This record gives sequence, C-alpha cells and structure tokens, in this order.
Amino acid sequence: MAERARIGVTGLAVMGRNLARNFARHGHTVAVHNRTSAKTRALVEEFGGEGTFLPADTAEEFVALLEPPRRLVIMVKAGAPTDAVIDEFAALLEPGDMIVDGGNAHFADTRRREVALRERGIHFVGTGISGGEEGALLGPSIMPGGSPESYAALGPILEDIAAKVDGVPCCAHMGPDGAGHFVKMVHNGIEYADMQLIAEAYDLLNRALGMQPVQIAEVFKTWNLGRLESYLIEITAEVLAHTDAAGGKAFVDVVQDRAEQKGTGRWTVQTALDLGVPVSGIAEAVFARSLSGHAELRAAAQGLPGPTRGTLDGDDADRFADDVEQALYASKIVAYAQGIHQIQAGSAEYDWSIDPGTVAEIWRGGCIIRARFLDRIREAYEAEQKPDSLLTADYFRNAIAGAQDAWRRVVATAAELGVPTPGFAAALSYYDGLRSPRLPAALIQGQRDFFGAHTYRRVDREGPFHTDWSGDRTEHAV
Ligand code: NBP
Repeated sequence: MAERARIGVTGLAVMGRNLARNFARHGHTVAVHNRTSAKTRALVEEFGGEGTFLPADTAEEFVALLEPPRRLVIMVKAGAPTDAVIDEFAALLEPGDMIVDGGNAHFADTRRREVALRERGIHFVGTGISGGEEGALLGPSIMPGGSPESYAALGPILEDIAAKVDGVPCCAHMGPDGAGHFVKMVHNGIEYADMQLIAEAYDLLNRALGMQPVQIAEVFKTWNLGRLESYLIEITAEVLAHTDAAGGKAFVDVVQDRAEQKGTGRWTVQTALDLGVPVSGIAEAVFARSLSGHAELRAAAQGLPGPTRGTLDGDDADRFADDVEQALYASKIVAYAQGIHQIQAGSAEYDWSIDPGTVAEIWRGGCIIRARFLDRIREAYEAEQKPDSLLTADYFRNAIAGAQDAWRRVVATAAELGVPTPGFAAALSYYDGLRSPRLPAALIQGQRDFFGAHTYRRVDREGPFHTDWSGDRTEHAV
C-alpha cells in the first residue's frame, strides 16, 4: 500500500509551509496541498530534504494521502476562504476525521463551524497558533480547542512541533469548541497592550530625557536581563538600535508613526465589552493605534497648546529610567490580569473550563508575548488557593507594592510633560479602581435613578429602590 501521511497541511503560504516543514522535520510524514499547486511543488522542491512530504494537486488526492482518522490542518486566510476550504474538504472526510483550523479565526466562527461539523461526525479543532512565520517553523505556541477525543489523537503531534520550555511543550488542550481561538484572541490582545506599554516607555525616555533611540536600545537590553525579560523587549532593543541604511538615521525615526491593526486586538475588546470585562489596557492599546492612524486629525491638532515643561532634569531625570522600568512592569502585570480575567469570563460563559495556569505555561515559549514572568503567573494559578485576580496573588501583590510609587511618578510626570501614556495611566487607574473600597459608581446610580428611574440598591437594605426626584424625594422600595 502506498505511504500515507500522519497529518496534512492545506494552505501553503508562509504559515502553512513552515508548519508543514516543522511536522516533517519532526519525523512526521506530511501531506501538503495548496489551491495553487505551484506552491505545493515549490515547497517539495525547496525543502523536500527536510523530511517526508507527500504532495497532492487536488483535494481528493490530498484526503486519500491521509491515514485514518485523518488529521487535516487548514492554514488559509481567515473568514470566507476558511469556510470555502472546510466545505470542500468536509465533503470528502469520514466520521472521526479531524479538521484543524490553525488560522486566526474569530472564536464565534469556530463555534459555528464546530457545531456544523460535529453533526457530520467530524471533529473541528479551532487552534490558535502564535509565533508568526519563524514560530511556525521552529516551534510555535499552540492553543487547540475542540473535543478531548480530537486532542488525544492530535495532541502528541502538535506537542512535538511546539516550542519547549524546560522540556514542557507550549501546547495544551484549552477546552472544547472555540476555547483555543478565544485564548489566542486574548493572547493577541495582551500582545497589543504589551507593545503599547513598551512603546510608551520608549517615548517617555525619548521625550522626557532626550535620549536617542540607540541609547534607549541599551536601556532595553539591560531591562531584558531582569524581570522584564521577554521576546518583545528583546526585539524592541534590536529595532531601536537599527540604523536606516538610506540616510544613516535611526530606523525608528524614518518610519511613519501610524500603527496597523489586523483585527484580533479589536475582537478582544469587542468580546470583552460583551462579557462586561474591563480590559482597559488592551482597549487603550487598540485606541492608541487608531489615534496614530488619524493623520489628518493629528495634523489639524498640531497647534494645540501643551505644557510649558519640556524635559526632566536633576534628580527627577536621574531616577526616571528606573521609574519607567517599574511602571512598565506594573502596567504589564495589569494587562495580563485583565486578559486572564477575560479568559476566565469567556470560559464561564461558554463552559470551557480553561485553566489560566496552563495558558500561562504554554505562552512561556514560541509566542510573541513569551516572557520570563509567565512562570510566575503559572505558579500563581498552580497554588492551592487560586487568586481572584492575578493582582491579588502574593508574588504580584508584592511586585506592585514595590513598583507603585515609581509607577505613580511616571504617570504624573507624563501628564505634566504632555507625553501620552494611555497604557500606563489606564493600568494604574484599573489598579486603583480595583482596590478602592468605594467607587463613584454610587453617584452614577443616583444620576441614573434621577433621569431614568433606573433604581439603585442600598448598602444597608436588600432590594431595589427609587427616589421620587421630581416630587417630594421620598424613597420607595421597588
Ligand atoms: P494568508 O492568510 O495570506 O492566506 C494565504 C493562503 O490562503 C494561501 O495558501 C491561499 O492559496 C489560501 N487561500 C485563499 Br487567500 N483563499 C482560498 C480559497 N478560497 N480556497 C483555498 N485556499 C485559499 O496566509 P498566512 O499568512 O500563511 O496565514 C495563514 C493563516 O494563519 C491565516 O488565517 C492567518 O491569519 C494565520 N496566522 C498568520 C500568522 C502570520 O504571522 N502570518 C500568524 C498566526 C496566524 P493560494 O496560494 O492559492 O492563493
């Protein structure tokens, strides 16, 4: 009998091609297919020596190459192309077969697709894959959803190709149906927040201290030796140290300051609004990118008055870089606390039983937000007494206790100097909001009752109440 493949990949653009190579390099015979066959042939010609690839020109040939139960990975553009490919292949599969969607699908689409395929006996495994092009080849962080049965059949192969940290694969079953894509979505939301916070730290050092990008690169390199050690800090130092070949200026000074967004950050915030979870750090990061993109509005605002104080000097300047490191660390903790809260809320809403400790564990390597402190997050959720919030876990409570004076100074200084720090400031406000015994929400309830008879609850009695604001202001139980 002709050789069959343990797994197949259809969609051989950058991600699919590298994922297929990763399977092959780990000794798995991999069937490969792409709508445009030239890409399939190119892959085999160029990288055929890395392992065993079984190329297919048609969908039928591709399915015939897979050993049952078939494991078919789709790596095509998210949205309509993914639906088209699922429809094409589902018609050729049998009950018990698995379709893995490794694209960046919205978890609601994954839930819809999972139900439709389950009715036909096919396992649909929405799988978040992070790490970009390089991760797909060398070891990504993999977040599979879908049924436990499908994970039993797929997990070992996915764990094989995933990044490893201390020998532990950065791949674990997140939960049923859309859990994997939900976790990936929040991962990307945290990534937005982390990048924004790092960008604010750079902006502060540049504008408050007048440091040049190449000097700031050195600061980031130093930070990367400590508790902030992470992929994003590491690449930030590289980008800041890079000089533009054309004019000899710092690269960052010749790039247009308009950040793009592909949508997963926006999805995170939209979903958080639906779930009622305050992910203010992620939201500010998305909004900061939107603001950066409004070129005409920004041009029109150039004459608006700012503060008189321009840069720091004396003692303020001497301690500022260290203060910014502390503010960055504290704000980053808040961004993760908010993201984990969203994962917990999604898990409760959709009955996924996602374990935040496992999520932290598989984010330690392979993915864009990989960082030293994910170990601490994992430990926090492994403890017998699970924290209500990451912020209330002992390690992080103490970390913020140590950083908060500097964090407050940085936010105050930024306001004084007119340097925008939506990420740092939102994180600090969230922290202060969470720990406040009383919030002005009580006044908002009064306002709502005044104009809309929305009622309110009292601190000393059960049940809703309304005050007759337009009459004699007597209070009634409702
Ligand atoms: P793209 O998102 O650029 O998609 C290109 C692939 O989709 C090609 O193989 C193309 O085939 C195929 N395709 C399209 Br477009 N429409 C199709 C259709 N109607 N039927 C069949 N195939 C179709 O590729 P990518 O950047 O490799 O990303 C793949 C997935 O992984 C996406 O969902 C992406 O969001 C996700 N992702 C990407 C990254 C990253 O860093 N790039 C990271 C994590 C996740 P063709 O060759 O015939 O045009």
